Amino acid sequence: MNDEVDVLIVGAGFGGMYMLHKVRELGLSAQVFEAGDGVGGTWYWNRYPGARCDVESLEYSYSFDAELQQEWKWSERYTSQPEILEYANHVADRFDLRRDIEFSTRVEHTHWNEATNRWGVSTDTGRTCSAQFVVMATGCLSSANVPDFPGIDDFAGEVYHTGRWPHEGVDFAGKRVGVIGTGSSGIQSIPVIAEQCADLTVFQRTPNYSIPAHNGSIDSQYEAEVKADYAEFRDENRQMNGGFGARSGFHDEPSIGYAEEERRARFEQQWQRGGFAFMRAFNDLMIDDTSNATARAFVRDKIAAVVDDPETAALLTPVPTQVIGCKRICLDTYYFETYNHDHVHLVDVSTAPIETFTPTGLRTGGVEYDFDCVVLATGFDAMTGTLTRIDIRGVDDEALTDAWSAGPVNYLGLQVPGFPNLFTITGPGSPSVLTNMIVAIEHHVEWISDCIEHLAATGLSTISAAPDAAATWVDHVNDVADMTLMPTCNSWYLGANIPGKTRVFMPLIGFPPYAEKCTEVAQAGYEGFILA
Ligand code: NA7
Repeated sequence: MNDEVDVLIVGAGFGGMYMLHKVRELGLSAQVFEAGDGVGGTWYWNRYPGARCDVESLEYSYSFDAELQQEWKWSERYTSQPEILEYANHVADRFDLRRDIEFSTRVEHTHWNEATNRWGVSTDTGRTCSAQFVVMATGCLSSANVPDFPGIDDFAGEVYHTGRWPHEGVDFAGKRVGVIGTGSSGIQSIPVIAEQCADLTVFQRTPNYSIPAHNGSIDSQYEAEVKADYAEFRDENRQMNGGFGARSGFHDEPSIGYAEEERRARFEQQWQRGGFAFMRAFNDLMIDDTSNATARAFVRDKIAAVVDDPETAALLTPVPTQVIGCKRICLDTYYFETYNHDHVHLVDVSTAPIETFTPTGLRTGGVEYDFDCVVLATGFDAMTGTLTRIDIRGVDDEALTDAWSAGPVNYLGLQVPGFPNLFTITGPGSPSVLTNMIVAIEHHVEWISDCIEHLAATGLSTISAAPDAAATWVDHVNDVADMTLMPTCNSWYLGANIPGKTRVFMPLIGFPPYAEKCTEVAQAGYEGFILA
C-alpha cells in the first residue's frame, strides 16, 4: 500500500493502466484505485451479451509497445468484450501492473491542500493517500444511466443494466424479457438475447441508424500485412479524422456533384465494408445536411428491405430529418433481421413513455407487459458523470460540481482552472469518444507524462489551466461543433440523455489537429497553463 505517492491514478481501464506504466518509466511512484475487482474499465463492466468494440481490433489496441502488438492475436475483426478483457488482463500481467493497483476501491474524495501543494484522496474502503498529481482515468462511459422509472423496486423479476452486467452471466432460456433502449448496447444485445429467450419485447424511444459490422474471423492476410509494418499502420491511422480507419476506403470528396446512381454505388461499397466505413463514403456527410440526407435515405431503404413487417420497419426507421451520425452510429450483427422473428416485438415509447413498472412487468400506453426480467440498455451519464460523482475540490475548496455547473470548463480537455496537478484522460473538451479511444488515451497519457517530467526537470511543482485559456477553449469546442450537424439531435455527446444536465457539446471534433495543438502548447512552455 502506498500512502504517499507522486501520482495517484483513478481507474484501471486502458487509460489508467498505461498511465501507471508511464509513471513508472519516469521513475516516479504511483498508486491506482479501481472500483472493480479487475482491470479493463468499461470492458470490465459492460459484459452484456453481444458486447463488442465498434473499432476494428487491429486498431483498438495499444501501440506503445512493438512486441505487445506483434504477439497479441485477435480472433475477430471486431473484438468481443471477453477477448478485450483478456487482452487488458494480459497487459496487466505483462507489465506487472497489479502490484500498484488496489481493486474494489472507489475514490470518494479528492481534495487539494494548498499548504502542501498535494492532493488528499480517500476511498469507500477507508483508504487515504496523498499525491502530488492526480490523474482521472475514469472513462467516458462509466456511470450507468438508470432512469427514474416509477415502481421499479416493486418489480418481482430481475432488472439488469447493460453497463453493470452480472459477472456470472444471465440465463435467458425460457424467459420473457423486456429490453429498454436501442442505442449501441441495445442494438448489440437484442439479437443475442432473442436467440436465447422465449419472448422478447423491445421498448424504443428513438430509432437509430445502424450499419452491419460484417464481423467475422480476422482476415489473416490483412493481419499479416498490418503486422509487417504495424508502426506505419498506426501512423496512417493517427493522421485520420478520429484516429482510425485509414484502410477503410475513405473518400475525400463531397457527395454533392455525384449523380444519384454513383453516390448510391459508393454508399453500397462502404455498406459492404461494414461499420463506420459507411460514414467515410464522402467527406461532407457531417457538415452538409443535403449530403447527409442522401446517406440516411440509403440506410432507410436498407431497413425497409430487411424488415418483413412494414409497420415494424416504419417504427425502426428514423424520421427523414434525423441526421445520421448525430447520435453515435451503431454497428450491428443481424439487428434489424431480429424483428422478423415471431417471438420478438417492438413497442414505440416515443409518444407514450414507460408509465411505471408493476410487480409483474411494466405499463406503457395503457398496456401492461409481463416479464421475467428487464434489461435497461439506457446508456450513461457520459463524459462528466463519473467525475462529478467524486467529491473533487480544488483551490479555495471549490467543488468541481460548482466549477462545472454550466457544463464542463477546462483547457484542452486536460485540466480544469483552479484544480492544479489534476489531469483528466480523455476529458470533455478533448476528442475522446469521437476517436478510437485507445489512440486518444495514448495521446493523453504521453502528454501528461511529458508534462510531469517537464515540471520535475524545471523544478516546478504545480501546473493548472489558466481561466482565460479554458474559457476560450470551451467556446472553441462549441464553435467547432456548431459548424457540423452534430448538435442537431438529443445525443449523449450533448448530455441531452440525462434530465437536467446542461446541454453543451462535450467532445472536441477534430483529431488530429487537436493532437498538433497539444504539441504546440507543450513546445511553447505549456502556454495557457500556469506553472509555479
Ligand atoms: P445510448 O446510446 O445512450 O442509448 C440509450 C438508449 O436508451 C437510447 O435508445 C435511449 O433513447 C434509451 N432510453 C434512455 N432513457 C430512456 C427512457 N427513460 N425510456 C425509454 N428509453 C430510454 O447508450 P448505449 O449504452 O446504448 O451506448 C452508449 C455508447 O456506448 C455508445 O454510443 C458506444 O459508444 C458505446 P433516446 O435515444 O434517448 O430516445
